[in-house]
Amino acid sequence: MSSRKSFGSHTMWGAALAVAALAGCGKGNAPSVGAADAAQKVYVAPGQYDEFYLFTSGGFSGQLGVYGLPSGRLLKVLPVFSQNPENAYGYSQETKPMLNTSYGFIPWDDSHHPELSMTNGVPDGRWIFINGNNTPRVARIDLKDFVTAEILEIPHSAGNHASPFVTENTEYSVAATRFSVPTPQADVPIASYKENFRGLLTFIKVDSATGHMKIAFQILMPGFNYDLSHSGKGPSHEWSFFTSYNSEEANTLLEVNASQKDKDYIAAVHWTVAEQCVKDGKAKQVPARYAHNIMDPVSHVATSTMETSTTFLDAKDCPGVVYYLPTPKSPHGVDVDPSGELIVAGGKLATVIPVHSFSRMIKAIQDKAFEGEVNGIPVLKYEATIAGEVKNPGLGPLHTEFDGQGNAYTSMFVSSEIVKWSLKDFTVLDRVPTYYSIGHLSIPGGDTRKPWGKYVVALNKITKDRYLPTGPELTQSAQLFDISGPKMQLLLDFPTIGEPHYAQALPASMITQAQLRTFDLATNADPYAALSEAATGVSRKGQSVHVKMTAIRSHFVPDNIEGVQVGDSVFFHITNLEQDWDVPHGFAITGINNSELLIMPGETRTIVWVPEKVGVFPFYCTDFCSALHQEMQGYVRVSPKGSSVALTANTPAKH
Ligand code: K7E
Ligand code: CUA
Repeated sequence: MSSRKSFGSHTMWGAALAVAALAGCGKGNAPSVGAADAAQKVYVAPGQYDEFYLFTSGGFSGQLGVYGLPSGRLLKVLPVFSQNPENAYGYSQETKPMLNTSYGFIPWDDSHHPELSMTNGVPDGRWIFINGNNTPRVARIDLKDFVTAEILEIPHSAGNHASPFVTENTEYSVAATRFSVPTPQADVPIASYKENFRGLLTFIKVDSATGHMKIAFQILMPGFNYDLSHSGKGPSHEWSFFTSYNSEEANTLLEVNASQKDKDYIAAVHWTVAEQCVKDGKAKQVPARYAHNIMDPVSHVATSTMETSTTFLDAKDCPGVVYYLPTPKSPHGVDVDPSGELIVAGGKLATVIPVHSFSRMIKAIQDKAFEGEVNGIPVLKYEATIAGEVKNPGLGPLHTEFDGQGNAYTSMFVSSEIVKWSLKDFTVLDRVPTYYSIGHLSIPGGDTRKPWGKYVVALNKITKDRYLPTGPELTQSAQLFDISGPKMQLLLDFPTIGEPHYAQALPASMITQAQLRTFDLATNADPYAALSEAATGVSRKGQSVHVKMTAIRSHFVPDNIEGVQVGDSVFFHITNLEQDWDVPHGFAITGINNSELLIMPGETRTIVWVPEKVGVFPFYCTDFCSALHQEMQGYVRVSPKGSSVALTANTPAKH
C-alpha cells in the first residue's frame, strides 16, 4: 500500500507529467515500420469500401462521427444531441422535438460513449446508443438509415457518464449518475452532501423488436461518483459493473479530497435480482419529469412526451442486488473480457491494473467474505475477488479492450501509451506510444464476446503538433494500430470531430446489407406532405401561412408565392419527390433566422420563416442536384402587415 501512497505524491506526478510533456516536442516521431508498409495497410483504393465502420463519440460536439477503417476516412457526422444546420436536425419542425427536455429545448450536449446493440454478446448492426452527459439522456440511432430515432432523458441524474453500456442481448442500456445530487432534487446546503446526496444507477429496458427505451428502475446508491460501466457476458450475463470514485464523498476540491483512499469501488449490480425486487414490491414509484422523444419511422415526424414517474429501488432494500469490489485507486474504466470471467479496472492513480475474477466474486459472496458495508451494501474483500494485478503497466490506466486472442490492451493516459498484456498471466507483452495522452481505445468488437482483433484505435486527448496547425483550437486525433501480429504497429493518424472519448467498430457488411437508400414516398405520412405537384398549395390560418411545396430535379412547385405579410410565420413544408439514391434537395430563403433544409428523397421537412421586411425574397435549392440546379429557385413576395394582397401561389392549377 505504501508504494501506492508515494505514487500519489506530487513529486511522482510532476515527473510523470514532465515525461508526457517531453513527448510533446513531437515531429520526427518516425514510425518503427516502413511507411510504405503502413500506407499499404490503410490504403483503400478509390471506389472501394472500408472493411469496418468506426463510430466515434463527438464529445463536446454532441454528435456521432462515422469513419471507415482502415482508411480513417470521415463518412458522416450524425447529429444526435446538437442542432445541425447542415441538414436542419433540431431546426426543422419534424426534428425539433428530438431535443426537447424537462429543461426545455436544448441545442447541445456532450456525448461520450457510442455503444452498439448486441445479440448474444456480439454487435448485431441494428442500433447504436450514445449518452448525453450534461443533460442526462440516452439516444438510439437506427443503423438502417443512420437517423437519431429516439432520445430518452434520465430523471434524477446529473452527469450521465457511465452510460449507455448495454447488456448482452440489449435487454438494458444503463445510465449512472456521475455527480451525486440530492435525489430527488432539493434546496439543501452543499455541505450536507453526505446526508442528502445520492448516486443513481438507471436501467433502461430496450424493446427487442422496436428498440424503444423505457426506464425499468433506478437503483439508489451511496453518494459516490459513478464513472463508467460495462455489462457482464457469458457466466456474468446477469451483472453490470460500475466504477465509482470519490468514495470519500467530498464535495469540494475533489482533485485532492477524492484521492484520499487507496481504494474506491466497483459496484457489481445483479440486475435480475433488481427485477425480482421490483416485482416483489420493494421499489417505489416517485414523481419525475423527463422527456421521451421518438422519431416516427413512418411519418418521419418526431414527438416529445413528458413522462411523470419513475421507479426507485433503494439498494439497501434489496439484498443481493449490489456488492462493492474495492479497487485501487479512483478507478475510471471497467471492462469485462470476452469470456465474461475477468473484470478489469483502470485505476487512474493506481500503479497496477487490478483484474477481478467473476467466479471468485461469486464465491466470496457465498462465503460472505465481506470487509464491511456501506449503506447496507456489502463490501467484498479485495483479496477474495482479485484474480491478479498487471504490474508496472505504465501511468494512468484508463480503459481496456480485448482482441479475442487472449490479450488485453489498456490505455495509459499519463505515460501516453497502449499496453498489451496477457489475460493468462497478466504479464505485459508490448507497449507503443500514442500521440498524445490517450483516453479510450477501441478494437472492433473489443468489448464483446467475439472481438475482430485486427486493429486498435487510440482516441487521444491532445493533438499538438500532429497536423498542420490551425491556431489555438486544434482538431482531435485518433491513431490506428495493426494488432494482428505480436507487436503493435502504428499505421495512421487521422483527425476526429469533437472529443472522441469512446468509439466502437464492427464489420461494414453487418450494416451495409440492411441500408436504406431512399425513404418510400408512397408511405410518407407527414401531415403536410405533398405527394405530387398537384397536391401543393398555400393556406393561411391567422398569422400562420402553410406552404405545401414539392422539389424534384430541377424545380420547386410552387415557385412564386404572394400575399405573405411581415410578421407571418411561414411554414415551408417541402416534400422531395425523388426516389433515387443520393438526390437530396435543399431549401434556403434570404434572411431566414433559422437553418436551411436538406430533404432526403421521399421525405418531407418543414422550416419556419418569419419575414421582417417588405420585399420580394428569393429561395433556392442548396444542394447541387442537376445541371439545372442553379435554375432551382423561386420568390416570395412579402407585403406590409394587413395588406390586401391575396395569398396565392403558382401551383399546377394556376400555371
Ligand atoms: Cu474515459 Cu468520458 Cu469514457 Cu473520456 S471517458 S477518456
Ligand atoms: Cu435541387 Cu439543387
